[in-house]
Order: sequence, then C-alpha cells, then structure tokens
Amino acid sequence: MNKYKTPLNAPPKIGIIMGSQSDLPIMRQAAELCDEFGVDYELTIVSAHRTPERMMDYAKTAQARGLQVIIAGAGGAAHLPGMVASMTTLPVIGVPIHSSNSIDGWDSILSILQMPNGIPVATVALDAAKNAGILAIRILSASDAELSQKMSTYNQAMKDKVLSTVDEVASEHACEYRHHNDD
Ligand code: C2R
Repeated sequence: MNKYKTPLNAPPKIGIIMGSQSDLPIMRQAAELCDEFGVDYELTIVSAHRTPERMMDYAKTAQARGLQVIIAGAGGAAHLPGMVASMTTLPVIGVPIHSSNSIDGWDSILSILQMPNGIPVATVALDAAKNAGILAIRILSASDAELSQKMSTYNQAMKDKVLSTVDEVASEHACEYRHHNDD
C-alpha cells in the first residue's frame, strides 16, 4: 500500500506535492491536467520546513514507489522543490506560489529557480501549476508513444482555438497578414 497515494486505479507516475493546503487552489491545476491526459498521480502536502522527516521519506521513496516525475509547489521561502530534488534522481518541476507570506512572488520564484549546479529544479512561471502538469506529461511522453500522440492532439486543439480567434478578430479589424498554413 502506497501511503502517499490518493485512491486511484494504477500506481501513480506523477507525484504532486505542496508545502501547504493553502497552495491547493493553484496546485489542483496540475492534477486536473493529469486527469485530462488520463495519467495517474498522487497528491499530498509535504513541507521541508514544517514536516522535514515526511519530506525526506517522500523524496527517498518516490522512485521505488513508481513515480517518474515530481511536481512540487511552494510559496515564500520555497525550499521544498530543491530539497526534494536533492534526495531523488527523479526530475523535479517546481511551481513558485504567490502565497500569503510571499512578498510579491519573486521570493518564491528565486528560491526555486536559483538552484546550485548539480541539483536542478525545472521551474515554471509563478502559479503555473498547469504548465508544470504539461511539462510532466511531456517528460513521460518521451518514452510513451500514446501519451506523445495525446500531447500532439492537445497542441493541435490549442492551435485551432487560437486560429479561430484570428478569424473572429479579422471580421472586425482589417489585417493584410495571413500565413499560408493558417487554413
Ligand atoms: P500557510 O498558508 O500554511 O501559512 O503556508 C507553502 O507552500 C505556502 O505557500 C504559506 C506558504 O508556505 C509555504 N511553505 C513552504 C514550505 N513549506 C510551506 N515554502 C517549504 O518547505 O518550502
């Protein structure tokens, strides 16, 4: 029994952790993205500062429990992603959170981004848990053709959506430019 696992049907490939329950409204977006792609994940609260032993145990057992990528969100003095990365060889994606104790978000960004050489944390934009989810799926897609195909479909849908707005805007505002691949 995986003690960090939320009730799911398969062993999770993506671990989503955050320093506090207050991060959940943002971090939930990574979980929703995994749901959209049908990739199992586990989601829980782990804090380097407040639950250091739990953080160490989580990071050290992550790979053996079947995880392939970890997404870690934290705000303010955001040590969680870097500390987790220091205790596993799995790729760690950090989500800086604009939390209530964050001055303006830069503190969270820089504490996750400015890692010393040797222990990288792939840092997404402030509160960009959705992009963290996309990046995690892309990492898995490198060795999963079906998932890679789903990512292509996802990108095509995004492109189609943007191009439909081009037509909408063109009906009200003249523009000479049209790319030959737009149709
Ligand atoms: P509370 O809302 O619980 O006071 O937390 C959390 O990620 C949250 O954004 C405020 C903020 O503190 C952050 N926190 C960290 C860590 N643990 C909690 N940055 C850590 O270990 O890095």
